[in-house]
Amino acid sequence: MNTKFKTDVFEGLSKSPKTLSSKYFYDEIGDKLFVKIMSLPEYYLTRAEYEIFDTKSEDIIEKLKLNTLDTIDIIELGAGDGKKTKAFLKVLLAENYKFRYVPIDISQHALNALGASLKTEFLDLEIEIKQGEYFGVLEDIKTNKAQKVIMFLGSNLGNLDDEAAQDFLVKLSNALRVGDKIILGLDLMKSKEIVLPAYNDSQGVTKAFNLNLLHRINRELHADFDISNFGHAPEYDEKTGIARSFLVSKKDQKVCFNGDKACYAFLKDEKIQTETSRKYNDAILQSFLQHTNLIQTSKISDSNNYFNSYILERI
Ligand code: AVI
Repeated sequence: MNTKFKTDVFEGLSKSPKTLSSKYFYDEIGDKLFVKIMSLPEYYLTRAEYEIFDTKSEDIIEKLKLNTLDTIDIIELGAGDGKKTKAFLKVLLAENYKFRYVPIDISQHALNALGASLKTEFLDLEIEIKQGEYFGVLEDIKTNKAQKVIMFLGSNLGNLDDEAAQDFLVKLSNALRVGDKIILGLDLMKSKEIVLPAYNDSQGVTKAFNLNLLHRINRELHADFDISNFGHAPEYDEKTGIARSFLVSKKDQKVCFNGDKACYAFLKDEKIQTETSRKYNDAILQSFLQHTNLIQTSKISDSNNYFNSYILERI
C-alpha cells in the first residue's frame, strides 16, 4: 500500500543532496498542522488571498468576462478550507450567474467536509464533488461544453519545482477549451524579512509540520528516525524568489528501515530538502506560460501587494 511512498523516500535519501517530497506532508496530522499554519500571524499568504476574495470578488468576476447565457463550471483544484471559495461563490450567486461548483480533490474526506459545509450555507448551490487526480478528472469532463473557470489557489503552484510548474501549466492548458478561464493564486516575491518568518513561525508549528514527515516515515515505513536529532531550517533567496525548507541533521547518525535492511547515513549539518515554495512576479509567470495556450488577462492584488489572483484565459 505504501509502495510509492517507500520508493520515493528511498530514492530521495539516496540522492546527494538528500530530498523528501513535500507532497507527503499531508497525512492526517500534517493536514491539521497546515490548518494551524494558515492562521498563524507570520503566514500572510492565506490572509492576503482571502482579503482579495472577500473585498474584490466583484472585480474578479467582472474581469473573468463570463458567459451569462449558459451554465458555467467553476472547478476548484484542491478542496481547500472553503473560506475563500465561499466568499467568491456568494458573489456569483448574488449576481445570479448560472453555475455548478466542482471541487476536485484526491481526498474524499476533504470533499465530503467541504460539500456538507457548502450545502448548509448555500441552499441553492449546485455542487458536484469529484474525487481523483486533477488531470484525470479534467480529462473526463473535457467534452462537457460548459465554459470552465479553474480555481487553483493558495500558491499551490509554488510547491512545484520550476520545470514541474511549467509542465503543470501545459497540461492544464491542454485540458481546457478556448475561452475557458483560470484564477491562479500566487504568492509574490518580496523581502526575506516577510517571507522567512512565514516558514519559521515563533510557535514552531511549521517546524512540527516539517518534522512530521519524519514521524510519518517512522510510522508508515517503520524507520527509526530520532526526531530530536533533526532541526528545521528554511531559506529564501530574494533574487530567485525561491523559498526552500530543509531538515538538518544535528549530528553524524544512521537511520534504518526495519525489515528492509536499508540504512542511510547522515553527517552533522547535512540537509534534506523537503519543500520548495516559489514566489512569483509577472515576468516569471509570463515565462512559465510560454509553452502553453494560456495568456494572462488581468490580476488582482491584496492591499499589501503580497499576493496576486491572476486571471488567465485559454486561447
Ligand atoms: C500549500 N503551500 C502553498 C504552502 C506553502 O506556503 O508553500 C505549504 C507550507 N509549507 C510550510 N508552510 C506552508
